[in-house]
Amino acid sequence: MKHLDDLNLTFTTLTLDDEGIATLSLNRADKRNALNADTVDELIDIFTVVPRAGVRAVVLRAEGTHFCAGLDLVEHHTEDRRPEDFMHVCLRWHEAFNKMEYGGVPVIAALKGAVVGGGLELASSAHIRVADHSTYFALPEGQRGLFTGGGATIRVADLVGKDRMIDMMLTGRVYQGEEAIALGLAQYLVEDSEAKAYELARAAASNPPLSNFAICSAISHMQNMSAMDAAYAEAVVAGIVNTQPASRARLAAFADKSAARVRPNEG
Ligand code: 1HE
Repeated sequence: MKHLDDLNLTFTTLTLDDEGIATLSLNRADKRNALNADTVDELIDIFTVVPRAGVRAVVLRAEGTHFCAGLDLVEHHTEDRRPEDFMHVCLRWHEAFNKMEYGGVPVIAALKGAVVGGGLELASSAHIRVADHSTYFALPEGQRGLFTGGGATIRVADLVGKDRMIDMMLTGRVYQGEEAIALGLAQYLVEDSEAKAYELARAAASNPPLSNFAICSAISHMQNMSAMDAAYAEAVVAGIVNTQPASRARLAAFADKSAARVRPNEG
C-alpha cells in the first residue's frame, strides 16, 4: 500500500501535521490552478492514500489569489483531443472527485478568487466550503463552447438546483458573497477562509474517525439510494458507528453530566 510519503507530486503538495490535519495545496498559481491531466492524476493518488493514512481531516487550499480556474483550457486546446480521449479525461476527474467525496475523511475547501468551471466541480466535492470576500463562483462552460465534465451536473445541480445551474451555464452568471452562501455554494463566508478552514478541520478531527467516515461517505452514498434503501443502510451504518468503542467514553461523560451540552450561539 502506498503511503503519503511515497506520493510523487508536482502540481500539488500534501503535508500532515501532528493533529492529523493534512494540507493539500494546488500549487499552479501562475496558471490560476487550472486542472491539467497530471493534477487530476495527483488528486486520484492523494485521495487513494488519504483514507488509510491516519489523516483526520484535509484542508484543500490553493496558492495565489484564485482557488481554481477549472479545466486547463490551453492543454485541452493543444492536445486536440478526440471524443474518447476527453471522455477518459472526465472519467479521471470523476475518479478523483468521487474518492474525495466518498473517501470518509472530511475535506474542507478554503476558497478565494475564482472558483469556476472545473474549479467549482472540485470545490463541490469537498464536504465543507469556506468562502472569503474575494471568492466568486461561475460556470463559464457555455461561453467557452464546452460542457461540464467533472460532476457539476450532479454536485452543482444538487447545491443550487437545476434551473440556477442552467442559468449559470447559459449566461455566465457569477455568484459571490451572501448570495452564494444563501444558495449553498459555500457554507461559510469569512475574512480569512484558510484560518476558518483549519478551525473547522480541527473541530471535525476531534470526532472519532469512524463517525467522520460515516458522515463523509455514507450520507453521499445514501443520496444515491431510494428512500427505503437509504433508511436500511442508515440503520446498518448506525449499528456499527453508534456502538463503536470510541463512543463509549463520550456517552459515559454525557450520562455523568461531565460532557459539554449543546447551547445556542452567543450574541
Ligand atoms: C489558464 C486558465 C485555464 C488561467 N486553463 N490556463 N475555465 C475558465 O473559463 C476560466 C478561465 N480563466 C479565467 O477566466 C481567468 O484566467 C481567471 C479569472 C481565472 C484569472 O484571471 P487573471 O486575470 O488573474 O489571469 P489571466 O491573465 O487570465 O491568466 C493567467 C495565466 O493563467 C495565463 O497563462 P500565461 O501563460 O499567459 O501567463 C492563463 O492562460 C492561465 N490560465 N485560467 C489554462 N482555465 C471537465 S470539464 C470542465 C470545464 C471547465 O472547467 S470550463 C471553465 C474553464
